[in-house]
Amino acid sequence: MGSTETHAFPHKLVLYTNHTCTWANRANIALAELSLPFEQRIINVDGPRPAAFLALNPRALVPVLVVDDEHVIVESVIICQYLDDVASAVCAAQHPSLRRRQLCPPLHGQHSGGGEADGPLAAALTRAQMALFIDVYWTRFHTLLFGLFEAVDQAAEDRIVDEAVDRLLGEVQPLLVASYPRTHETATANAGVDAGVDAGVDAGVDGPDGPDGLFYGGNTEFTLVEVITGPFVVRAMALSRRGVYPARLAQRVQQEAPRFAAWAGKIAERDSVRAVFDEHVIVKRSVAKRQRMRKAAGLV
Ligand SMILES: N[C@@H](CCC(=O)N[C@@H](CS)C(=O)NCC(=O)O)C(=O)O
Repeated sequence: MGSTETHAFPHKLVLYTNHTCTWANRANIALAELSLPFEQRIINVDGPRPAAFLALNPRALVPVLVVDDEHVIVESVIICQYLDDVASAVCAAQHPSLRRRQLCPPLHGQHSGGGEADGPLAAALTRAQMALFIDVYWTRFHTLLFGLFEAVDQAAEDRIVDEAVDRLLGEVQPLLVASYPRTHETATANAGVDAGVDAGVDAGVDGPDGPDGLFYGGNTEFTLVEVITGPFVVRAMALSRRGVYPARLAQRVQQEAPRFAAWAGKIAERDSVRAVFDEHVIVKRSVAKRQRMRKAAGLV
């Protein structure tokens, strides 16, 4: 990490969450990656929400973050971006000399690479590229998979998988590969999310397409890209391996999208992900959900 020093964090963070919720996983992972102390309150998402929770979020969804018993932040992407912003703002105010671990390259303050003049511009560009990757992963690939539980037959399932994998190959994986620095020099100039980037690139460059198995931008630590997409990537691959989604999905990804597959494998190994992702529980819940959805659609 850019810095693993833990220092007093002057705000109280309470996260209302549930580890079976992929969206809520994002917030837990962001907190772990940023080493922020927090209190966790598990909300049962299968039953009625407590009135006190509904008062915080009338939409009834987890995750919800409450800051200093006062400010309520909802929506997983907004919570994760807020956590990254607040962690870096607090660090800049308290420890200006310390380069803190961040999920996005900072727009102000220290940068891992580039000159003073181009630092903020390069950071802004990287942030835009990260946002594009997240959007393309979600809108062009992952949302297609939601159709699998209501596919009328195996041929319909195969069509969904094939379209999803084609888009992964044509649109998602190229953005991941393009994010990898090509040389040591461009790595330090372009990536710069954390200070660990140099070591990662030195260890990982393996050819013209960049390092295998590193995180977005060639980073050795999670970025906002892995925090936001990671829980969904891990789930999709696990559900396919375990036969809840068609096995063909993981097989095609493994064979035809090795860069994406290597990246997905690294995400699954990460402590912050393993702490909230229980494959056994998720498979069981997903099988039950598939059954409910197929029944409601009159398919069984
Ligand atoms: N867009 C929301 C989605 C959160 C969400 O769908 N949470 C689900 C659990 S996975 C939930 O709380 N569902 C409760 C309900 O629908 O009543 C986010 O990103 O935070």
